[in-house]
Parts: sequence; C-alpha cells; structure tokens
Amino acid sequence: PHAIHLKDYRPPEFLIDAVDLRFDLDPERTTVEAKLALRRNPAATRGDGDLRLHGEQLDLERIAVNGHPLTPSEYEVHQEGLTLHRVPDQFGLETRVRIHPSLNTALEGLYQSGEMLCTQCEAEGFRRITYFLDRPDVMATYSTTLVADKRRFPVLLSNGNPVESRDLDGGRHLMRWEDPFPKPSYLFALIAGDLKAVEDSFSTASGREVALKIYVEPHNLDKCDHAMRSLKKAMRWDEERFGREYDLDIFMIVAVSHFNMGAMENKGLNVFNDKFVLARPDTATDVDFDGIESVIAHEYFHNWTGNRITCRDWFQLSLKEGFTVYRDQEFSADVGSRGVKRIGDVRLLRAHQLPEDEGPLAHPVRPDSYIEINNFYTATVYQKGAEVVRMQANLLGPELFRKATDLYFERHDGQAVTTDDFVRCMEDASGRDLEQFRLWYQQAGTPELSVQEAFDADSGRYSLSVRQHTPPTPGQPLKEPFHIPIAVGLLGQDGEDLPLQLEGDTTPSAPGTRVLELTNSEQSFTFVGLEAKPVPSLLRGFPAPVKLKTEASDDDLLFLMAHDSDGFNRWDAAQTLMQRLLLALVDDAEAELPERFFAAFEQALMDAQSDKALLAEVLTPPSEGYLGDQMAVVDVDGIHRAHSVLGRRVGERLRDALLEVYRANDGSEPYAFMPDDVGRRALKNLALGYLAKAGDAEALAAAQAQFEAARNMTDVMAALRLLVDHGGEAGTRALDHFYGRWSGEPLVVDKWLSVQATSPREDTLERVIALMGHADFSLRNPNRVRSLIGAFCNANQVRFHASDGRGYRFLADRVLELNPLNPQIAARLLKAMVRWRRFDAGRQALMRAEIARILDAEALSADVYEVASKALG
Ligand code: B3K
Ligand code: ZN
Repeated sequence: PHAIHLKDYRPPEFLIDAVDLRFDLDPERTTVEAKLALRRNPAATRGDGDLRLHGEQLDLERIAVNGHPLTPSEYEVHQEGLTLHRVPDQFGLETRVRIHPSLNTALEGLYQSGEMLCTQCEAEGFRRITYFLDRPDVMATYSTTLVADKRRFPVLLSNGNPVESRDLDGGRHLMRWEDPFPKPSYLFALIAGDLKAVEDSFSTASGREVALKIYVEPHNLDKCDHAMRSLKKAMRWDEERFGREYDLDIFMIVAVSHFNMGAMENKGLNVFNDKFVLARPDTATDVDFDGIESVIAHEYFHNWTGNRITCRDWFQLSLKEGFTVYRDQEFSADVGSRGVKRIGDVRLLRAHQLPEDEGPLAHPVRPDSYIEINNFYTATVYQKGAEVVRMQANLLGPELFRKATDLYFERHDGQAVTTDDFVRCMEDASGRDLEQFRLWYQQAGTPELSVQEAFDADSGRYSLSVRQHTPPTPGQPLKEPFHIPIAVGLLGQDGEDLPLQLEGDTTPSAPGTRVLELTNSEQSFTFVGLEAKPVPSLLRGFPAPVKLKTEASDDDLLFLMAHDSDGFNRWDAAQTLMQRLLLALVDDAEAELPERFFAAFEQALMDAQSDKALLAEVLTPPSEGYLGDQMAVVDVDGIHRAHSVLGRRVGERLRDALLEVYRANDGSEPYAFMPDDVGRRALKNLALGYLAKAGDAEALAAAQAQFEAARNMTDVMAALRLLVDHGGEAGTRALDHFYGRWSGEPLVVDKWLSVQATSPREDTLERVIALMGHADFSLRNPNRVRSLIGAFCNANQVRFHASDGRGYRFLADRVLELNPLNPQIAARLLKAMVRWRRFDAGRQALMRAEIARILDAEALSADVYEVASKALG
C-alpha cells in the first residue's frame, strides 16, 4: 500500500457531465450498465491522452465508445481499474459489468443487508459498482434505472426525483430516478427492498412542498416518530439559522441494519444505520434519542455543506465534516440545552480527539497524506474541524459569520472546493486577516497553554501572561504559534463578574466575558482598575481546542464551581477538582478527601434551583480513560481503584442527600424526550449509581425495583448496569430477563451485549468470548461488533488492559478475523491499541507484540496496514 499526498493533487484530465445507469438487481449477480458523457477538462494540463477509470472487483462484460464496441487492444483492465488508450476529446462511454452484492462483506459499494440491497459509496465505494472517475471533483447529473423482482424488492429507490415506474415481464418491475443536481459519485445511492415508509411533508420557506419518507422494515414502523420530528426540526432550523432551503421534491431516509458508520448523506436519499433512526421510549435511551436527533440533522445539513458544495479532494474532508458537525452542534444547542450540549461536545473532544492528537495517528484537520482515506474519518477531522469552524464563527461574531456563510454558499454552489476557499469567504466577508489562523488546518497537535497571573495592589493592575506550546507530532517536529481566542472573565470576592478594562481601553467594558487573541508564543494581557486580586475564569465555554495547565488552587476551583457565571467553567472547575482527588487516590487509595469537597458536592446536589442535566454533568467524574491521559504512565489498576473509592466514599458520606435526590426525581413516566425530563433521569440515575457503589442495600433494592417497573429504556438500562456490575444472582437474573424480553430487537440486544462487555467484573473477557458464540452475535454486523468487541476494548480500560495481555491478544485475533471481511471495521477496532506507548513497560511489550503480529499477517488490507504500521512507526 502506498501513500497519497495532497501536494500531488492535479485536476482531473477528463470530466463526466452526465451519467445514465441501469441496474438489473439480484443479490447473487447484479448487472450494471453505465453510459457516461465524457469530455476533456479544459482546466487540466494535457497528459498522455489515456483515460484512467477507477474500478474494483468488477467483471467487465461490454465496453463501447460512441456506440462502437472496443477491441481488446484499445483498453486494459487492471487491479485498480480500466485504462482506455487515445480517446476522443468528447465522447460517450458505455460499459456493462457484473457485481456480486451477497459476497460483499466490506459493506462498501452495493451489498446485501438482510433481505435488502443497499449502497455505501463514500469515500471510494462507487468504483465497486461501475468504472468511473471516482473522485469528488468530478460532478455529474445522474439518471438511474432500477430493475428487480417485484415481490422480493417492491421498493426501488435512488437519488433525486422519481420519474418513471412500470411493471415488466416475469414478475419484474422498473423504477427510474433523476437527480438534476450535479454530484460526485460518492453521493450516489440505491436501495431495493421490501420496505414500508412513514410519510410526512414539509413546506419550505419559499412555499414548496417536500415529501418526507422514512423507509424501514415493516415491523419497525412504530419506531420512526422521533426521527421524523427531528428531520422537520432540522429543516426549519437550517432555513432560519443559515438561510438554507431543501431543493428536491422528496427527501428520503432508509434504515439499514448492516452499516459501517452512523449514516450517509447521499443526495435526497440518506441511508442510516438503523441505530440512528429507530426509537421508542421502551427500546431507546435518552442518549439514543439525542443521537438520532443530531445525526438526522447532521446528514440533512450535508445537503448544503457537502452535497451542493463538496470537497475538491479527500484531504478537504473537514470542509464538509467539520462545518456540518458545527452546524449539528448548534442545532442541538438551540433545540435542547446549550450549556449541556457544549459540555457533552467537549467531553467527546477530550475523550477522543486530544488522545488522537497525542498519539502516532495524529494528523492535521486537513491531512497531508493518507494510505486509506477511510482511516481519516476521525475525531480530528470531525470534532476538531468543528472547533476550528466555531473559532471562526466566534472571531467574526454572529452577523459577520452569517454574511460569510452566505457568501460561501453563493460563491461555491455546485463546486468542489477546499478548506482554504472556506476561510477566504470568512476573510472576504469580514475584512479580517486569517492567515495565521489557517495553521489550525495545517498543524496537528493540541496547543498547551500555561498562564501566570500577577496583581499589583498599588496600581490596580492585573496581568495574565500566557504561553502556548504545541508538542511535536509525526512529520511535524516544530510548530509555529497558533492564533488562539481565549475567553476570560474575572470574578470579584463576591463571586460576581467584574468589569474588564484592558490597558489602553478608554472605557471599561461591561462585566462579563472578553476574548483575548493570543498570536505569539508568549503574550501578556493587563487589566486595569482592579481593587483586589480577582479569581480568573479562563477559557470560558472552551473557546479553542487547547489544553490548559492550570495552577488554580483547590479553593479557587471550589469558588469557580460555586460562582462562575459561565456554566461550562463551573463544570470544568468541578472536573479539574475531581481529577485532582482521583489522582491523589491513585497514589494512595487511603488518602483523605477534603471536607470542603463533600460540602461543595452536597451543596450542589441540594440546590433546588439548578438545571438538573447540568448538575448531573458537574457531579460526573472524569472517565477512567481520561484520567489515564493525565498521567505520565497510565496506571490502569490504580485508576480503577481510585474511581471505585471516590464513588464509594461519596455514596457513603452523602447517602441521605443522594437518596433524597433519587426519590425526588424518580418516576418520569410517561416518557418525554424533553430537556427537563432527560436531566431528571440523568441526575437520579447518577445518585443511584453513587449509592450502589457504596453497596447500599436500599439503593440496590431501588435499582431492582426500577429495573422491574420502568417503562423507559433509560431507567431500565441504568438499573441493569448497576445490577450487573454489583454481580451475583440478581445481576444474572436481570440479564436473562432482559434478553428474554428483547431478543427480537437487535438494537436492544446490542445494549445487552455492551452492558456485559463494559462491566468491570473480573470474568468480563470470558463472558465476551462466550457471547461471541451467541446466536445473535455476528462478525458480519458492525453494530454487533461495536457493541461487544468495541465496547470491551474502548470502554473497559481495566479489563481490556489487564496486565496478562489477554485483552490485547483477543483484540488482535478479532482484527485478523475481520481484516478480510470488513477492513474498515478491523482498522477502527485496532485503534484501541495504538497508544501503547502510554502504558508501563510490560503492557507496552505485550501490545507491541500483538501489533507486530498483525503487521506480519498475509493479505493485510490497506486500512489495517496503515493503522498498524503507523502505530509502530
Ligand atoms: N459522510 C459520512 C461518512 C462516510 C464514512 C466513509 N468511510 C457520514 C457523515 O459524516 O455524515
Ligand atoms: Zn458528516
């Protein structure tokens, strides 16, 4: 496998204006006829005159140019595609190929999922369907004819609007679809199956009616309400917030049970992992409802950010993904609770992106090279990419940012562009120079900030000296300073925000938050007019994806936790404080916890005024994985012990308060997915969790009662987890009962698998191995793999990283099994081991040996090869 470099980008030598496809569908043997209208690209430098089309695993049956079949000397078929020698400047190409959906276990291209046929083309799956210029800067209009057996496949869908439907001989039928908007091949989709639709409609701002359809297998029709509601909310929001209207007459979503990722934004025909469509209160948790709302919105938003305007090449992936994640984050913040949303997003960034930035797979938001592009759908491209858009939105302010996005949509509609084009729109609309800011796209690594404060009582001057340092990442030993917005507030002794007057300002600005712009490696900001030394509240709302080395005292953190006007920083202060306590417990499990910590915890708990969802976030300790990231060498067992000790001591010390909170918030029936209800459930289940950690008999009885009585999956799962982790008969009975009730619902069975795979109990790996033999488990279904194997390797630090190395061997065996079946899933799983250098020598050696064993294996996919070789590199 070889690397592809951004610096080698060349415009395509040929363009394709129009595509006419005809599929004769059959799971064993599908025929694809393609007619392409090709012409030389006037903007490209002339090459050798040959046309090179991508194509993989295609059996070519016919090929003709302008209607004349080619002789074998006029073309060449090879591993990566097809080369045509000396073609005209403009011509029609016809091909007919045969493909085999039922054998396609990689789930890329056309494949079979249960009884249906479906496609996944991003990033480079279209070349497994027909010979094509399978690159995003080749945009064409598509007309697609689907022919199939009518009884087996009554529903035949593709992109655009339906234009023809008729019956054919032999029980077959035909549907034709036309998509008038030029699109790259990665946005092509088709679906064939025995599906039923939930239907609705939407009137756009300009008064057009759009038909909305969500297609599912018939028994899932009762699980689509939330998805449909979410879609309509997203459509309205995009009109109001970004002025973006939907453009076709019909918008379709299809739920598929075999899917490599969350969902796919194919033009007019979004294909979804069923996990992000199907929900009923008794089958899905609050987290699931939330995920559905945001993924439906995300894919819908791609219609403008991704589809109408797409990426020039795959190095620009964050152009569509970073921006679209930013858009879905803002949507969720507007329809839910903004503060809680921000905390969740930062938790996610800290859990996944920061570690990625510090590991062997670190790459810039706009990578310079890749071996397999599917490995680059990462937290850096998505989540950090969204933070980079967010910083620009904040630097410009709402009005100018809207002006800039309007300009972007107008200037680039119908084009395939770069992240640089995006930034230029920000500059042109605002008049700001973002040259240095562009480094956020080019340099990998997370800047570390350190801040030193100085107060001079005589002059009333208070200064913050800020330094930034970005550690080296693979291929980038030295970094230039970033342009970093730093939002700060200063709190007076009463906890109120002080007016902020920077040296040189003529008047003080109102009390609140100010954004300082750090552009040098070291810079000082001086505030004047202060009567006493304030308590600084730094990085309010997390204004940039950086790490702060804080020197705040525990007292200052408690003060911020109690008083900061910024909810995010109240949460962050609590996190830092808990992190300190936990790390102290790692050193010494008997260490005393300060009395004022319990007092603050109790006070927060008993504050009747507070937002419950926010409170639940404040009182949730940092995860074991995150604590490991804060240590020079991850102490797997010490961290797990510290976590248990902290939970137990809180549960014991604050028993009465926790029980009171639990009781006061219990009973959220009937279920509603409303912020208040979600917050209430989160808080009461958190309280129950602390009590259960203390082994409290009353709490365990309450968990048992909740497990039996609750009608919503959020409460059922919370109780089940406590019972399973506590162990014994009650846990086993609950698991059996749960499976008996839900064995017919694969997405609920996934929860049953995960709750066992993430249990800290000592026999968890044995259980996971046993569950792989369960009738409901299959390596061919990514949701099952993620729920059992993925959950064990990524969300059970103490058991996966057991010092005997059995977890590592287990993972490597699974990677090698999955490698030939589904390389994307195999490579993604392997990422659980790439940060092996963070552990002690014993574990390092064990992980390294397993990665080396993988690298030695034969017929390694490019996906797995890239991750394994970079991990050891
Ligand atoms: N664009 C798709 C992801 C495709 C992943 C290909 N390996 C979903 C999304 O980000 O919306
Ligand atoms: Zn996306």
